[in-house]
Amino acid sequence: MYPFSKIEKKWTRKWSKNRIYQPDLKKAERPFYNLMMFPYPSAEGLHVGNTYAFTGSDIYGRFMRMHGLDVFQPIGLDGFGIHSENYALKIGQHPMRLAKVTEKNFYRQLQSLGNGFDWESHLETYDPDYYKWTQWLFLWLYKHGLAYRKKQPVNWCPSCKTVLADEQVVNGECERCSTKVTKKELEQWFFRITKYAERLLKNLEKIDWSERIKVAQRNWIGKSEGALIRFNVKGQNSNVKSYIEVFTTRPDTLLGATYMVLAPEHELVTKLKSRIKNWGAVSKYVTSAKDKSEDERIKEGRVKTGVELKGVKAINPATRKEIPVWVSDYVLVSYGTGAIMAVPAYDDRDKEFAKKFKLPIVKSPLVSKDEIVKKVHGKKHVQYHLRDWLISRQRYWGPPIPMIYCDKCNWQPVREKDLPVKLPYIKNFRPTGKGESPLASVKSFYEVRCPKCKGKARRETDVSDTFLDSAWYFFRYISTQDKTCPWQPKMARKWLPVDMYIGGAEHSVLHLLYARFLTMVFKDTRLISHFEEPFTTFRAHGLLISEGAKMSKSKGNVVVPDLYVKKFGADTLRMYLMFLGPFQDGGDWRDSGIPGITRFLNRVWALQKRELRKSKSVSPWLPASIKKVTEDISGLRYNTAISELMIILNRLENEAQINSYDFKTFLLMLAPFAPFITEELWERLGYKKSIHLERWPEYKRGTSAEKTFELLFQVNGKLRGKTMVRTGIKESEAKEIALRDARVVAHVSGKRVRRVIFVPNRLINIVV
Ligand code: ANZ
Ligand code: ZN
Repeated sequence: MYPFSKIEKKWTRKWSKNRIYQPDLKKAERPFYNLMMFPYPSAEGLHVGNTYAFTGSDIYGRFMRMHGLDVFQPIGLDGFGIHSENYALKIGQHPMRLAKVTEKNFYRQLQSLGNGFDWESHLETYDPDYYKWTQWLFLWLYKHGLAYRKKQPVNWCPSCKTVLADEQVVNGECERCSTKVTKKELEQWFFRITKYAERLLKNLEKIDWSERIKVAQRNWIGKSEGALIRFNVKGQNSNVKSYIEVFTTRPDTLLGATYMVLAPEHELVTKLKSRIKNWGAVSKYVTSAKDKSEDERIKEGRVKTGVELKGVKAINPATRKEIPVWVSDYVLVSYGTGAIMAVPAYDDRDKEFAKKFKLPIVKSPLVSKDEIVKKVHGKKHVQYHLRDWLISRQRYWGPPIPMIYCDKCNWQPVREKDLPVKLPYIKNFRPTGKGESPLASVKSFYEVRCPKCKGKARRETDVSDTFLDSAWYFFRYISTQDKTCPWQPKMARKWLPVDMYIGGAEHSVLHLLYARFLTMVFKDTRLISHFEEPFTTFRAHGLLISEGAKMSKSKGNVVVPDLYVKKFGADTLRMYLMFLGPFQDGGDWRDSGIPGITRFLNRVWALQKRELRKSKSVSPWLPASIKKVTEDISGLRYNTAISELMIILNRLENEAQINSYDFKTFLLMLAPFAPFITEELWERLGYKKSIHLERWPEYKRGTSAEKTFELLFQVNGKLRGKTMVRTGIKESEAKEIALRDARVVAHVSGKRVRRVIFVPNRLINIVV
């Protein structure tokens, strides 16, 4: 086996010493920002799934660098948040101390993989130098009316007595104890992302992103076009709201609306209390509905429940008929108006409900949408499913939200000069179970003076969502050393937006939507001026599975890259991962496949012993291969690019003497995949400059690449070899090429050539 371990150590050191992956951020003339999603540090260190993503992204970056661009490829850690905190809880260590350990381990691993990172620009979200600006941005949104407070039900596990993040709720159950998750009302901070719903949707048409991610975002934003229609409530007294307004996407079915349903939380339910004859039953139902999660309530096929508001009637504005009003939990208070007109003849959920409670089902003639809306004085309305972004977390391991509550002055922002609000080191960082952060029991933290009146006040003790940390990190990378601003506008103009972003499809709606939202806010508030979409191109990589199954800790089939780097080398690991399938489709890791790649690289290594024939241009068969590899890398089809490189290697091995230019071209094209071995061989060819700073081989578009054919070599009429050559090639040239082929030479050497038969653009037959 070739001495990969020695080579990899040598070049890791040299590259970092010569800073070959660190563009001069200020002076770079052809900036290319190649970004991969930064990882959250987990228990076991880097997972081979991360390795897969990073390698794919790194290959692209190297490819662009070889096209003469100043590639900036930074890395960092998304270290705040529930993942890290839960792990700290599990092993009984403090997250602050743990962060330092994982950081070191992660960076060591990342370096061992041969990724061309700019190590000077790294960042960690738990570093006060970083989260100072996360807090600053919170305040920036607050000052622009985009951060606000409201009461909202949050996920609550009655057994663990704690608030859960959405990610901790699995199929409606607590991820830790499998107890059914309920709801608890808490006051929380929100970002007004809904204000940007239409723009977030519209801009999708303009950006070059993986289609499946766009589809996911479109669905998540969930635009519905319909109408708001009012139904009068019969016989109401004047101090009671006199109508029920509904949002419907099917006004054309209005004639078939035979009853109405209010969400249990709808304000009208209590307002109508005096008129509801069965208030006892209604109020009991309302209470029971409150602690069910929304997912559970709208689950398809769930048995419908509900209670009629006896004594209350509404009037269908189209038929003028009196219809009953019910409460049921299948109507959500958070969507539309929190009330519906039920049309059991056309809507499945309504039909189920009507059948169960024996309500009339009327198949009415459908009417024109526009006409009916006009006739009943309704108005057209666009409704989005997107909700405002809940920022508060009642946890410890995050950036404290920089707000202070004063009885006299209400909520006050922390003054900029007092940032960062440092997360204090506290022994007991365990979630309290009281719906508040552990910081709420740390007096020295929360007892503060009001920034406005200087009176006694209380600091916000919730921390912000980790997704806020990761929604803007790519802005910080370009100015990590600057302590006076989140990023330098001059650098933003040069480097942003990100040119190529690669990451997992699981982030399609949260991270990728939040990053887009913040960027739009930055544009509107003039923190940036020339763009409003953060990632010009985004590609989702596929999922890596192992031996046919999804990798998971419980199955014990998680592949850890370290072992493989040690045993086979980083180049083999990288190439093996990329050979598994199209990068955007993922692949199935099997240990048994690795030796094939090792053999390939050993053969590459052996080429250095072969005699080289000096040449100033590539052989005629090569341009087509250059074209193929170039196009495949551009399209992230790394697997087929590697197949082509394997074909080239076969051809080189078959040459009696290798054209030196072919060999160099081959190394150049292999370099992004196997950066270590190619660098070593390049140096051994006598070059002083790194292969990774060399230019990518050219092929002439549309000429030589297309006009080639496969020339067959025969000896005494028997096929002994073949190669791609230029169309129109002459006999003498064809003969020369044939006589370079190792197998032809083997059959010809020592014998007298009696005749040469040449069929133009087809074959050459040497008769001996
Ligand atoms: C009458 C009707 C007839 C409806 C029909 C649908 C089909 P999307 O597409 O998701 O926007 N709806 C409105 N508000 C609701 C709420 N808060 N909770 C539960 N359901 C609600 O869905 C819009 C439709 O969902 C609306 O149009 C309404 O039912 C229901 F054949 O009105 B429809
Ligand atoms: Zn005050």
